[in-house]
Amino acid sequence: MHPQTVRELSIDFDAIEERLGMSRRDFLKFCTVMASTMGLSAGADAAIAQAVESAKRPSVIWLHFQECTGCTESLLRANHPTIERLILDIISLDYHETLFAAAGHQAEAARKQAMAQNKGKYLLVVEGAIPVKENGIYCKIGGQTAIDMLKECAADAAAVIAIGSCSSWGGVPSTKPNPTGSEGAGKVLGKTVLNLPGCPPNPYNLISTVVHYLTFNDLPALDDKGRPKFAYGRLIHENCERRGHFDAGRFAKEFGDEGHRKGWCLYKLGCKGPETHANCPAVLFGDVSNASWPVGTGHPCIGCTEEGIAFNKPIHALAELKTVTPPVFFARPAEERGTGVTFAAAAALAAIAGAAAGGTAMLAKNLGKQGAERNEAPAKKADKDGA
Ligand code: FSX
Ligand code: SF4
Ligand code: F3S
Repeated sequence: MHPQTVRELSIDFDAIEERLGMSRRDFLKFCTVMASTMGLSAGADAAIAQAVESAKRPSVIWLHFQECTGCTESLLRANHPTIERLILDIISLDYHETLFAAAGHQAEAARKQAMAQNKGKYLLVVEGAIPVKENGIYCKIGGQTAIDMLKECAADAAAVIAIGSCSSWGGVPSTKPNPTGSEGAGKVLGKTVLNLPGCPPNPYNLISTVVHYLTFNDLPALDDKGRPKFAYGRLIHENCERRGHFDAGRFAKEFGDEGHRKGWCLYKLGCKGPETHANCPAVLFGDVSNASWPVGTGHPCIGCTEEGIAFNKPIHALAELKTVTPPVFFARPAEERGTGVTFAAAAALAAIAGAAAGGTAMLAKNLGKQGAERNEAPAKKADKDGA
C-alpha cells in the first residue's frame, strides 16, 4: 500500500482558510515544509494536513521560572504571519502567565482547572531555569517554589517540553558561580524531557515538535541531550553560508576589517558554529532577510544552544573543531587567476550545498511572504477606497 497523498485527502480547505487564514496552496506548502524540516518520509505531509485539520488541539500549560521571557517573545515576534497564528491555533494554550489576562488567585485557579480537565493529556512547556539552592527559595510563584510547581505540573503531563537554554540546562542563570543553583527541568525532574535549547530558541522548532506530536501522538526522535534530532542533529558549521570562506582560509580578524565587511568566516572572531548543534542557518529567525541569523548579520555564533559553551566559554575564544580542521596552508586572501578549480568555485559549491540544506527555510520564508502580501492587499484596497 502506498502512503496517502495530500490529493487523496478530503480536507475542508474553506474551513482551513477561515480558521488559519491560509489558502489551500499555503496550507499544503506548510505541511510539506513541516514534513521536510523533520526529515519525515513520503506521505507525512498528508498525515500532518489531516491532523492539523481535524485532531483535537492538545492542551498546553506553559510555566515561567528564572528567565527573560525571550523564548515567548521570539515566538510572538516571529514576524511570520502564519507561525504565531498557527501555534496559537493548533494548541489550546490553557495557562501562560505572559499572555494571560488573569492574575494572582484567578491565574492559579486556571492552571489547576486546566490540569484537572486534561489530566494525563496536556503538554507541559517549561520556560526558564529552576533554582534549587536553599530548597528553591529564589523563585516562588503564588507562594510555591519553582521546584514544587514543576513537579506538580509534570506529574500529570503527557510530555514535558523545555523551551530555551534556561529550562534545558540552566542557561544564563546557571552561569558560574550559579548563585541560585539553577538547573534545567530534566535534571530537577530526574527524567528525560524534550529540550529545545537556544537563547532564544527558534519558534519554528517548537511548532515542528507540536505538529509531530499532533500527527503521530508521539514526540520526535531525540539525541543524547534530549534535543529533537531534526533540529539539533547537525553542527551550524555544516550549513553555514560562510563555510566556503572557512575552507578557503578567508577569515575576518577584527570587527569592521576588510574580511568582516566582505562577509568572510567569523571563526577567528570566536564563532562557535564548529561546536554548536542547531539548525539556525537553515531555519533562520524572524524572516526579515536571507541572513536573519547571528552569523548572517556578522556576529559570531556564541553557541547559545550548547551547554558548556554559551555563557561559559568567552565569546572571543576559538571554537573546538569537532569534525573538520582548517587546511594547514591557507589560501591567499587575494586570489590569483589561473586554470583549474578556483577557490571561488569551491566556495560556490559549498554555497550550493548550503542552499540545499536551506531549501526548507526558503519554502517557509516564501510562505511568510505570501502571507504578508495577502495581509497587505486588503489594506491597500482600503487605502484606495478611502481616497
Ligand atoms: Fe532563557 Fe527564555 Fe534565554 Fe531568555 O525565557 S533561553 S534567558 S532568551 O527567554 O529562558
Ligand atoms: Fe560559519 Fe562560524 Fe563555521 Fe565560519 S566558523 S563557517 S562563520 S559557522
Ligand atoms: Fe544561538 Fe549560534 Fe544559533 S548563537 S541562535 S546557536 S547561530
